[in-house]
Parts: sequence; C-alpha cells; structure tokens
Amino acid sequence: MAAKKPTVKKKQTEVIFDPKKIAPALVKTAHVKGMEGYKKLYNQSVKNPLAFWGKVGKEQLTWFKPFKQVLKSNFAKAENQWYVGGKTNLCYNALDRHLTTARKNKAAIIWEPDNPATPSRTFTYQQLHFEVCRMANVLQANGVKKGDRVTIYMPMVPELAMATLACARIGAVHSIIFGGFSADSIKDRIIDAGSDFVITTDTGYRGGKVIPIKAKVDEALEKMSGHVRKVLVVRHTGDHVNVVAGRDIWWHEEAEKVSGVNKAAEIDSEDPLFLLYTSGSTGKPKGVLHTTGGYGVYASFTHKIVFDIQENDTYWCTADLGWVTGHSYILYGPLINGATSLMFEGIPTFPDVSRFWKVIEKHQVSIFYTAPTAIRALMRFGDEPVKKHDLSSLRLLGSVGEPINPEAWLWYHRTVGRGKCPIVDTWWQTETGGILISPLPGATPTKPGSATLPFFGVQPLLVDSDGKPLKGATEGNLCIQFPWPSIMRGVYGDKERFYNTYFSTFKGYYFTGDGCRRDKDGYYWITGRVDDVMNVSGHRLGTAEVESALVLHQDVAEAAVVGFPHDIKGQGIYAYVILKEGRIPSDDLRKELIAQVAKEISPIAKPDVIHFTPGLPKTRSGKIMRRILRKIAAGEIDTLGDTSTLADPAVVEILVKDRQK
Ligand code: 6R9
Repeated sequence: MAAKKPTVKKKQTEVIFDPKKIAPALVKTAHVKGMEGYKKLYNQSVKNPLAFWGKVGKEQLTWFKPFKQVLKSNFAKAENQWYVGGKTNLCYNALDRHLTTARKNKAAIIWEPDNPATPSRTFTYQQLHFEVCRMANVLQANGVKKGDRVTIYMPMVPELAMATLACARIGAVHSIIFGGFSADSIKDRIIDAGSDFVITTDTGYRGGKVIPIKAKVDEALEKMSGHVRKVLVVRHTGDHVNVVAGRDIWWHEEAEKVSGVNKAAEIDSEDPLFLLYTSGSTGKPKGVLHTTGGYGVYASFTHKIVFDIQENDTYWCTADLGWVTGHSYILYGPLINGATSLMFEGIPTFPDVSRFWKVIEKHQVSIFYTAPTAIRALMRFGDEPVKKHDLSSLRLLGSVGEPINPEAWLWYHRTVGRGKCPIVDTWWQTETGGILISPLPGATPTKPGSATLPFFGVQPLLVDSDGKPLKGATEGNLCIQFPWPSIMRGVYGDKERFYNTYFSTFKGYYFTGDGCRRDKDGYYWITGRVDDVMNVSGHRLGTAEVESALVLHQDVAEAAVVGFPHDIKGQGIYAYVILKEGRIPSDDLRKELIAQVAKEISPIAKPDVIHFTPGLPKTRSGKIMRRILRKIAAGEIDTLGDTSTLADPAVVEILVKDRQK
C-alpha cells in the first residue's frame, strides 16, 4: 500500500481579513466590538482575573447559593477550584431558568436525521425540559444517585442530549463514549469509571447504513460479568435487539411510569459533571474529569462571545456529542445561553456531498462550526454543490479540531461564507473544556491558518525544550501559565497522572502537547502535536494505543506507529510492523492487521499504511527513534538528520528503500 503524497507546506502570503470590512453588520451588534473592545477586556481579565471571572460567573449562571471565593489554586501543583462554595445545577441553567422567559417556546434542539427523507424533530425549551425531567425520574427510580457514573453509548439522537442533561440534573457523572468505539473500548471505559448503569439505543443510522449500538454494549458487558446493573435502551430505529431480563429496560416503557416533574439537585461548584476519555501519548485513554461551576461558566461564556450568539441565531456545530466539542458547544454552551442548537445524526457525504449545504438552507443556519477535515473533503468536489444552495443565512463560520491549512480556510471563507462571514479558528482541547485561543468575530482581524489571539483570562506562553519562556516572534512548546475556569480537574482515579502528564514537563505551567509559532503581531499558529498523539480527521489517537492493538496479533513481534501528512485527514496513520520469525508479509496480513485495530479501538484508528520491516531504528539504549520514522513516513528522506547514534544504522537504509517503492 502506497502512502499518500505528503502535503507540501507552502509559505503563506499573509492576507488579513478585517471584520469591519467583511462583516460590518456583525461588528455593529457583536458582544465584543473591534480590537479596542477586545484589548480593553483582555487587559482587565489578566490584570485582575478574580474580579473578571467573578463578574462573568455571576452573569453566566444562576446560582442556588452564591460562591464565596472565585478561585482557589496552586497552579504549579495542578490544583484548581473555581467558584468555591457555590451551588448550582447546569441542567437547571440549560433548561428551567429559560421557562419563565420568552424562550419557553423557542427551539432548544433541532434534530436533523441521517436520512433527509425522515422528518426533523424540534424540541422547545419546555418540551426538552419535560423529557429531561422524565429521564431524570427514570434514572432515580432505577437507583442512580448523585456521584454515580453513568455510561452513555448512543448515536446522535435527541435522547442522547436528554440522557446527558438528566445526569447533570440529578448529579450523576456522565461518561459519553463516541458511538464509533469498539466493544473493547466500551468495556475499558466502563471498568475505569466504575460505572454500573448504561444508556444506549437499539441500533443507529450513519450514512444510510445501520450500525449496531446495543449489540456492542452487550458484547462489552459479556466480557465483564456483573459490573453493570441496568441498561436503559432507547428505541430509535425499531430494529430487533437482544434483551437481557432483569438488566435491560426500555426508555419508552419506563417513561410511562414517571411524572414530568423533577427538582434539579443542588450541586456543588466542584462536584464532578462528566468524564470524557481521551488519548494521551502513553497507555490507555484517560478519563478527563470536569466539574460543574467553572465548566458551566466557561463553556457558556466562550460560546456566547466566540460565536457572538444573538437571540435569533440558528447555531450548528457538526461534532458528535461523544467528543468534547459536542459537550461544550452543542449542549452545555448553547443551552445555558438559551440558543437554538442543531443536532445532526448524519455525515457530510450522505446521501451526497451537498448534505451540509442542504441542512444549512433547510434550517436557515446562521452560525456553522465544523472541522478542517470535513472542509477539505468537501472542497474536493468544487464550488458547484455549495453554490446550488441558498446559504445567505450564514453570518459566522467556525473551525475546530486541527490546524486548518490556508487553502481550506480561503475556500471556506469565499465559497461557503460568500466572503462575508468571519471565521473563528478555535484552538482548545478536551482538557481545557472550552476555547482558549480564537479570534472574536466582531473584533479580531484574521489570518488564514492562525487561531490568532488568546481568549479573555487566558495567558499562553511559548517555552523552549528546557522550559525557558520565549519572547516575541518565535516558535516553541505551547503552555498556559494561569488557570481558567474549565481546566480539567484531574484524571479519573489517578490523581498523580494529571500533574505528571500536564504539569511536570515544564514546571509551573500547563503543557498542552502542542507546538506553536507566534508571529510579529502576537498571533498564535498551532503547528500540531509535539508528543506521541496523532490527530486523524480531528480525532485524537495515541500512537501507543494503535501499537498495542497491532501487537495483539499472533504474527506481530513489534510495531511502531507515527502520524504522517494526509491531504484530507490532516494526519494519516503509518504503522511499521516487525513480524515474528518465519511469518511472511502479505496483503492479506495487512488487511487482518487493519481489521484488528478497528476491532480493538475503532474504525477511526485504522492504519493507512502498514510497512513491514525487519527492524526499527533504535538508539543503543533501545529507544525507538520516532523522529526518523516520522520523516520516512512523510517521505522527507533527505532530512533524516543524525543517524549515527543508532544501534544499527543499516535499518534506516532498508526502511527508506521500502518506502520509496
Ligand atoms: C477541541 C478538540 C485537542 C488537540 C489539540 C490540537 C488540536 C484542536 C485546533 C487544533 C490547531 C485548532 N486542535 N483545535 N489544532 N488549530 N483550531 O479538538 O479537542 O479532541 O482533545 O484535541 O486538537 O493539537 O491539542 P481534542
């Protein structure tokens, strides 16, 4: 299998898009107007963060009991508490408090199904409140209590949003697993979270295909007898599924037994809200823990300011609720702000490549937030599918998940945004809970490919490999030097791991794992991960995870995995595989290995290239030289650098020879 040709990084000619010129109407009504507006507030926010966040905290959330202290922190030790002593409930903030306002009958969620022939479903704030209260009652009637971890494995259906909010309502900690993950991944996450209650659906639709959902949960549970007490099943497609007596219960049956009245629990600001598993550079995915007050304030405030939410907007974020982008910017941010959030079950290319544009036209979407990989995939089909649709409702575009190349940025701006919509390229992470670096649409002049400037209260810092802070225009490791309200509070069940992973590399700072350039105007340009985390179509995967899946195969002796530049996915997966003595490389074996990874982790983790090799470049102490493997995978064989410290330099020649074939 040949590797895709690597993308050549061209030196960008810097074009600047000033919102005052391209979107004067937006600037006039924006929450933050002009660079003067941004600079003034930014300066206040870093000069006196406690006053700034205290005020925002009071404005963003309704508190049952006011907080006593804005921030209690020992940042260098990875200890952070926000809005200390405050009591609130994010489900109450997302629903109940809107019911006494004009928003009561406003659409909270518009659901657009996979198949365009199926009708959309709309839930007003009142209707969603009713369903969530029933779901909360069902959970409680089935023994779910505050602090319990509830695992949710569902496709993008409205009941997924309801289940999530119902957990928040009663103080249960939700752990959503993306519907593409395998039974083994589900099992690992249920065990790690110590979860005994699962919410799922019968099956799901994706791109016109039926995908097993409950069957995957069943398979996971079979492998871990006794952990899970109950499985609440939502009937979505109506397909037949296996029902385990005494364990499995149907949502439509349970819902009939309960009322639509449920009092939102009083939740402490620092009580856990959710766990979300994400890949790191070592070992199995870790459960990133977020708590209530700080997360709610930051997710909703960034949503309001970065997307400049106004009362009449129809806002569409195309992510899945199984990723952090879905948590913060489909669910919590928009609903806390009383916005209309569109939830999409499908994919951009079904039934054809104009699906996104059809949905925008149908619902007159005004704010559209998607990932560079989707933009690049759709850009290949030219302007025609876009131009056939009325996209005049769009006033703002967003990008997230990976660096956006200037070519894709310009196409997004000119073709999708008709040259009239500012683009917010939002940089953040599962760990940060919300956007940390991004333009503000009514203020920041943008440069294609740059996430531009820090959000209020965010203090980025670039350091060299020794941790020395770098000044001015430079390139280095991206760190953050002051806490923000939605910083993760810990790795679930492993207190040390939070500090060790994020705060021990560069003492005193939160290290993001990303490399970054800062230009003469102070703009930030994320260059990608500098650790062993890959970003494939905006999905985070650890090289170690994929390697572990490969070596489970009986024929494999050793594997080393690296990312390489890929035109559509951003990064592809390149796997070097050493077979056991006497095993013969073949295309069938390649297929088996790829299937093995899909089964162990998920189809999103399938290697693009399997490169069989007799050996790997290692230092004399036995450490794999990944730098060299990355260069070979990228086809950059002229710049392999120093190979003299290798135990066996001849290995490199063999690898290069095979790569060139
Ligand atoms: C929100 C999300 C985090 C990693 C992050 C970085 C990359 C995200 C980006 C971006 C460049 C952007 N990333 N947004 N890189 N520009 N606008 O994606 O969270 O799945 O945890 O991934 O994604 O490398 O470190 P998560």
